[in-house]
Amino acid sequence: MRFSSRPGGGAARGGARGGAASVRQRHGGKAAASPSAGRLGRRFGGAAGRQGGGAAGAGFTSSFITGSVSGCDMKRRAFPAVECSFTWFVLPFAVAPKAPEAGSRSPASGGQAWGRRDQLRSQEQFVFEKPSEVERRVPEAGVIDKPGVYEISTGPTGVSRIHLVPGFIDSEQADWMFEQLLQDIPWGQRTRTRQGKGSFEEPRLTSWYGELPYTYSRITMQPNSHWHPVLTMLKEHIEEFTGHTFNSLLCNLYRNEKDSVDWHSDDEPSLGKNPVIASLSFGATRTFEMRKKPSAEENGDYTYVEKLRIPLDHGTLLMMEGATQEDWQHRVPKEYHSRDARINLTFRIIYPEPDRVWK
Ligand SMILES: O=C(O)CCC(=O)C(=O)O
Repeated sequence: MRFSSRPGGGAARGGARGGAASVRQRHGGKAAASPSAGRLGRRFGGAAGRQGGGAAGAGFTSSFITGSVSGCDMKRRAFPAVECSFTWFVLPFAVAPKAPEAGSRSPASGGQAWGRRDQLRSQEQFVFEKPSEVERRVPEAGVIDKPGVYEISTGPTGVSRIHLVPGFIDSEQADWMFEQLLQDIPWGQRTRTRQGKGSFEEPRLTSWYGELPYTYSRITMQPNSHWHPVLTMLKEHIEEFTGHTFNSLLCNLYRNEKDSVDWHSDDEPSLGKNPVIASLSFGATRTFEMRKKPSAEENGDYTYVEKLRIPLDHGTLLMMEGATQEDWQHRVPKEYHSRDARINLTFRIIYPEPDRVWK
């Protein structure tokens, strides 16, 4: 956005269109009516307004500051993508009108110096120029916390759909299930390796159930067909409710607020195309966040993508299906405030896949 001052009566550039309207403001004139002009008017208009009164005899001193700032604070909060540069003209020292004293060089007394300065100032004007770049807003994350089926996007890949079922397991049942699972599941902490970037321990504990191994992020979870009876019961209950069958389960234990899972999609080849993932949560409520994958033009920049926040509490079922894994990522971020343990069970179908070679 550019503010600049032009001499003479040159016309403001561009047509007046909403907030991005070109606004011309003359010293002593009224602030223009658009919201942008209103802001400009508040900053400059006070002086300008008083200056208007000055025609009736105010003493007036002006100071003229020209600056160029990259990234103006106020705008940046709302439009971080917009580089704001402006030329800043400040007229801060307006002196309240007072009765001319005898012999003083006031406009009324016709002093020549004053007359010239006044004429010059009256020719100055502020011009609000339309920004050359397109202003882009970082969209606020939408919140999904009511039961329902949500089509969160539609694209060439198809519909991405989520189904939220709070209270899928009633809270009393969920209490004892949580205790059993916490105690009986063989939880373990896996180490992730990243090529050329060393290794790190995953910030959560996991466990895998299924006839087939599961490989994600260079970690292979070995097959484990010893389903805990509570898990078998839950799997059958979910299958009945959703109409989908599952042959595998990834269990996550978030011990406290410091545990998390980073942005990812459940899109490993072994999950097949458009996998259905049924995710059941127990224990502390944590926020499940989703973000849309950016289009090719964004070059991997997620700044402006759509985001969703879904609080998952004790006994809640979340089902993701359609193109959700192809078009969206999800995560459970760390929390700033303390959180008790949370268990998340993600039921999936795993297909056998040819041996993979990780580069
Ligand atoms: O804990 C959750 O809700 C999400 C777990 C998850 O993203 C995963 O297992 O892939």
